[in-house]
Amino acid sequence: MSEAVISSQNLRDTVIEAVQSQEVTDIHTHLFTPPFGDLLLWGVDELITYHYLIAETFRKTEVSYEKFWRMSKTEQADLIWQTLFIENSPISEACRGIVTTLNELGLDVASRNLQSYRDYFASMKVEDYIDLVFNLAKVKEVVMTNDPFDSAERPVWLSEVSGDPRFQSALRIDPLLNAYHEAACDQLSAFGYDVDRSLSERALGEIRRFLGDWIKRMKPKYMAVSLPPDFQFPEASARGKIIEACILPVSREFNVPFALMIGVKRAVNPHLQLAGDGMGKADLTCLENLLRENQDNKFLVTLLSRENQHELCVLGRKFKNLMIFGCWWFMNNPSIIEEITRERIELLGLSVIPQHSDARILDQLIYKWKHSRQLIGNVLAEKYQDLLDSGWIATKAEIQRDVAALFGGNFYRFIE
Ligand code: FIX
Ligand code: ZN
Repeated sequence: MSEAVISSQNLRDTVIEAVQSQEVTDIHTHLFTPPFGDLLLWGVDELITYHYLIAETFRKTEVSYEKFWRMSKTEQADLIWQTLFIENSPISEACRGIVTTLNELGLDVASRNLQSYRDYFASMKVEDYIDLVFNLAKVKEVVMTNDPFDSAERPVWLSEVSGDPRFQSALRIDPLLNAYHEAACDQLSAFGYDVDRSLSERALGEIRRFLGDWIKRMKPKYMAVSLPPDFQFPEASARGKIIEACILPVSREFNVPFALMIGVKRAVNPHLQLAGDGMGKADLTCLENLLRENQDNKFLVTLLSRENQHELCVLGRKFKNLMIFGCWWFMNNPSIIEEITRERIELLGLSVIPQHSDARILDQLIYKWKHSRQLIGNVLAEKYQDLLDSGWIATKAEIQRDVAALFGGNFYRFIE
């Protein structure tokens, strides 16, 4: 047997090295390729004004919501830096992420000098910075979140410019499913699709045509929607009807999986704007129904409630058309990543996608992947050690094969 990994220390080093060096396909981000212009966020002021830090700042500042939202981005970053990094130690996961990122970029985090960090970015060209970040984070490619209803994004797609091929697309359909009557119906009419509010057979056909047109245009890796915790399926609603009559058949026809991100309660505190979303535990009967009744469809699923994670793993054992991915948003904290990764591997072995970054700011790829690699590496090392204790001697090549599957291979095998 070649390069058998027998001693405990050798085993741990081999696993950690495999996880550290494996390039990753990041299957869900909010990043954009450069032709999308200002939609691609990067740099220290964007990092500091990430909505996770905005929510944390309001717990420590007397500045009112109104005053904060009137500030320029630089002023907001100054306030957040002062509040979370100078007057307090940046100990939360989102704050620590900034420290990791600056440190990995070679900046002097001990100086606590925000202006010096701004100076570093001032002369940087975005294309060069993308290379630097992808190299540091060992990210091979990222999947964007692409909304054909978005007025900033849509014209770029219609102009057919081709961007950096490391940025793949995902067709995001929240407006279609979550706000059909409020907005999407009128927008679709304005785009030239003959739809109506009653969702007649003709309108459903037009929605299928719309989805097909955008699949041909974007070549998305999947279609995705975020859903509230009270999502049901089947459901006597516009959303239920569109999923049944449009999303599922189109997903099958074009072999584009349907990604469901369940558990978000949008705007529980609207004063916080993007930082004001909350979450709740879902009833996974909806997924059970979808998976059982549509076994020729592929579903990628991530959930926002910790309390749903175990049930989701059990569903994974029952349905091979379910691929569980990532530790989404409020799940993306060290204690929970470690717990869910262990739970998933114990119940599903190596047939999951353990993490995505959800990066909104390019630089975040650095810390999100550094932190996640550390946690996933530790869990895997423990699991291979358990195997060794049971008498199974893994080889280095086998461990590298397994890690490659977790960091991208499983995704491609599932969607292709
Ligand atoms: O719906 C989503 O894709 C969420 O990830 C975002 O909307 C959310 O604001 C976020 O950034 C979470 O990490
Ligand atoms: Zn997201």
